[in-house]
Amino acid sequence: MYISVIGHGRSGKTTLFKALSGVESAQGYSEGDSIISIDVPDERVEELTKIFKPKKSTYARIELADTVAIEEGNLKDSTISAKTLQKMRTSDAFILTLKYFDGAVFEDLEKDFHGIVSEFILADMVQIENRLERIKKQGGKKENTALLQEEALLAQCLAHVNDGRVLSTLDLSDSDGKALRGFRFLSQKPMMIVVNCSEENMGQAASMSERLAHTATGYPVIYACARLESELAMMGADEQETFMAEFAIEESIRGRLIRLAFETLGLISFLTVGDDECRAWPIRKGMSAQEAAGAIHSDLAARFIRAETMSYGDFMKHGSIAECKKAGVWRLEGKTYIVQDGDILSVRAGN
Ligand SMILES: Nc1nc2c(ncn2[C@@H]2O[C@H](COP(=O)(O)OP(=O)(O)O)[C@@H](O)[C@H]2O)c(=O)[nH]1
Ligand SMILES: [Mg+2]
Repeated sequence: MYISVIGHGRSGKTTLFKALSGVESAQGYSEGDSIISIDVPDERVEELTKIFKPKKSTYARIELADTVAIEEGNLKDSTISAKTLQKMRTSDAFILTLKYFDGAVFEDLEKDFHGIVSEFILADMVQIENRLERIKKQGGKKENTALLQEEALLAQCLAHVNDGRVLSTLDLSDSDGKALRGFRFLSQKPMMIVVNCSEENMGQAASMSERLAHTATGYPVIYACARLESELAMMGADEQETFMAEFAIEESIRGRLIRLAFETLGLISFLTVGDDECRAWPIRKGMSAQEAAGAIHSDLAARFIRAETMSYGDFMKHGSIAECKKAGVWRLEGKTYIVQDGDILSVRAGN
């Protein structure tokens, strides 16, 4: 999972990146260019670690990128570096920071949001037009149904973006969705909006975010003071508690945003336990036990026989695998079992 923090210049992207990663900027990268892998906080891994005392504990991870600023015209005029554009195209999702400090009012948030979305739409438009142009030039089209289908699909996309609408709102069949995947359209990606407010604006931030959610339909909106949160991220646990109480921060943006990212991307985690390692594995909701085994190792999916399964809740309630077996909550599931969030799995595989 790869998420880019995007937004206008001086909207607080780097500050939010610090708050989420707990580092100033990733080593070897300049500001606005950092990519870092961060652990997804998971209480379940902590609790299981206390019980199993494994050699190591591993959390689910997400890759987070601090991207250079996007200003009006950048994407359309290709005045943004190929590297940045690539970073954006390969992202699974975006975090958009909107500036709600230095005198910004609601109309500014709205304008900035529309500005960024327009850039996405224009960038996608250019990409679609280029591809259509190339298809047009290609000979022997009449016999090539795949090409004709692609052309029709792209024409549909073009009409949609020409209407000023993002591609994520275009109703697509599964096969059409698959056909478009390779384009990595920016306006098709999930995006979470962070209203980045000053301390003074904290009081209005909730109602402001709600208003913005009406404008930005389809995009979840949360708010935070990135500057305070970035300070918070650099502190030790004791200090954090005092700081959070002082500024009435109930939960850090890091926890809130990562949870939101999981939801937005349709992810869940299953768990593995043992003396060697306790670990959380992120997978897409709806994956089968065999597919989940493939997240651990492709070999494990190929040789899959059964998955020993119990829920985290049951395990904590009964305290051990043996007790879970006695209570009848430990099960053997087959290939097609749909893995649930918090399932503790142990895959039995053949040779
Ligand atoms: N008051 C206030 N200032 C902030 C906040 N977040 C960022 N800033 C300030 O805004 C300026 C730009 O922040 P930066 O993170 O570098 O923005 P970027 O250009 O989007 O990466 C800096 O001076 C920050 O200190 C915030 O939550 N509140
Ligand atoms: Mg920056």
